[in-house]
Amino acid sequence: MTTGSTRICPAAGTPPDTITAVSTPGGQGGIGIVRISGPLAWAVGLALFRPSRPWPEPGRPPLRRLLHGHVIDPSVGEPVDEVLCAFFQAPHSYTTQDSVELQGHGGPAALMRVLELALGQGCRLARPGEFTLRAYVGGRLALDQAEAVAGLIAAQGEMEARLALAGLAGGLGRRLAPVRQGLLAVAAAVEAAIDFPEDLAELDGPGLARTLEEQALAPLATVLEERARRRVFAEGACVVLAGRPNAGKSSLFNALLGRERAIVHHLAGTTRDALEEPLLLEGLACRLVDTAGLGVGAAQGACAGLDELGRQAARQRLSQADLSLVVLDGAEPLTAEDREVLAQAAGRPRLLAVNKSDLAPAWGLEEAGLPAGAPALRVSAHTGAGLGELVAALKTALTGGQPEPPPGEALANQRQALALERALAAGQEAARLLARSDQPVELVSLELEEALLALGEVDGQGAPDEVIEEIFSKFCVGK
Ligand SMILES: Nc1nc2c(ncn2[C@@H]2O[C@H](COP(=O)(O)OP(=O)(O)OP(=O)(O)O)[C@@H](O)[C@H]2O)c(=O)[nH]1
Ligand SMILES: [Mg+2]
Repeated sequence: MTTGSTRICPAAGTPPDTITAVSTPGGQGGIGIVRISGPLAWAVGLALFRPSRPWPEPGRPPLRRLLHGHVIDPSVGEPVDEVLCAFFQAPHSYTTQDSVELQGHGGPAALMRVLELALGQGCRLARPGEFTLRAYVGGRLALDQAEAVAGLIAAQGEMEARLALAGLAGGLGRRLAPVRQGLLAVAAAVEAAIDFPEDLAELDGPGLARTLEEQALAPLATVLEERARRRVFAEGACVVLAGRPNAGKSSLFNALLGRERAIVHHLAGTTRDALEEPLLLEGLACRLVDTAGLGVGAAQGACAGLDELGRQAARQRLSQADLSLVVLDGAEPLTAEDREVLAQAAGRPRLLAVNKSDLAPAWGLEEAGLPAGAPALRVSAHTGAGLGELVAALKTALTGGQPEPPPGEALANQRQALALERALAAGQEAARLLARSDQPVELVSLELEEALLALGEVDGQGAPDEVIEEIFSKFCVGK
């Protein structure tokens, strides 16, 4: 199996080589782990690791236990780092191969030294996701489970992590298994009719269309609907603060983050670049973006060109937002600029924050003629009043009030959803052709094949190399 110049899985009959990588993030840490996997793993581990106490059977390390000792440089016999070491025997390891994990002190220099020693013993540096790829090739993880590992690593919020864990437990694969069975059952009947044309007259097209609908298409549609409804739980959301200059966007940005991230100033036009920071809304991961002030009057001043660049960036971020948080100054009468910002945010999910509630209100929420369907909350970035309600309202607006997915339930990620949409469209076309009875069965067969191929890109059955390559390339090195 090759893709371009990179061999992603060993060709049939070729013994796998032994790979190694630092599996913990770069920089200084409490511990750092070097992972080794493949046929040479034990030999490398035994060459580099000197236990502090002898093992009951010399040369036979106790399995799956943390053993104390030192990594030594075998050429000089000198210790490089004090470590805990674990030996795993195939197939009882993450990769299903013989593996060794060396947990050293997390400093980059010591870790690199251990890695170099492993490379010197005949290992090669692992590619991104290669340990998990081996778990997939070794049959320990299905493709959707392997993909969930990447989701778990990338998860920012508690909910994302929980969904990824459900994916790792095979939640999505379990829901797709009956879909595959349904498609295969109908495909088998159609293939038989193609192979034995004399039986063609007996092919019950409308009956098969119903079977297809009930057993495959309806459950597939449910998986996709759930993903659409609960997408933000799995992937987080982007919330963009927008408003005229000086409305208090940056102040509110800082107040929501709980730290002074953005510069705040009483002169209008303080913020130019869009600033983005992660924020947890009661467990829901989101990205909060502060932007430059929008509106006609914002073009004044000596730096009109720079201001315009800031506004362009703001408009661009606003157009990509899952939700815009329009900030209005409650202590000043509404201006034409405010109306312009409201118009720019219209037609998409938005929430209005009427800021500076610590000052005397200059206008009432009712008489201001605010757009219907956009909830408005009075808040004060200075005192924090109303911020709790704002966070709750943001979460409700982003999730559409949907309850959190129950524990153990897995959602399709974006890549998977696109493939499943193709499977559904092809399956629906097959059902439509079957229901009409007067269409050539070969066409039905082609659509079913297309549906099964698209499904394979998610459950891994018959998934092409490019898809597997694409999935594992998103991993970090060491996983
Ligand atoms: N009293 C009061 N003043 C506020 C509040 N929030 C912001 N301000 C003041 O309003 C002014 C503008 O605040 P910023 O947060 O810089 O406003 P901005 O919308 O980011 O402004 P630009 O970046 O210029 O578009 C500053 O003087 C803030 O101290 C608030 O809740 N109460
Ligand atoms: Mg600002």
